Amino acid sequence: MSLQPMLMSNGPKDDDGDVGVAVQTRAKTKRPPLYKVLLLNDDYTPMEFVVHILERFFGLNHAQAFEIMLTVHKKGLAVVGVFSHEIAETKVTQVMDFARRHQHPLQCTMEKE
Ligand code: TYC
Repeated sequence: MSLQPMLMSNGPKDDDGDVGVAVQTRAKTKRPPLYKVLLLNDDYTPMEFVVHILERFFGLNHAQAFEIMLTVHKKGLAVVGVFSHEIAETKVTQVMDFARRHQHPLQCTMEKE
């Protein structure tokens, strides 16, 4: 991170009694907020369908996808990834559209980390 020095004038001498304290302010590089994408359990969506979604939209291998699906099944929900706002929104839309097209009640949401 860069430091931006803010110094007193180094031009011609003044006579204002100022003792010339140098001040440094830190340039703020704000990281964008991150969002958790959550998958919610329900009683009807087939396990294999959830595994397929996790492979297809979240790039998980079969073992990882199966493990997260089981976590959702047992605990009620799980975080399936953490993304920028725009990517998280895209994932949620992809999952919700795909579930709806296959007439499964699967729910996917996002929340600020
Ligand atoms: N509970 C579902 C079943 O027993 C499986 C399931 C897992 C559904 C994860 C949704 O996000 C989910 N068929």
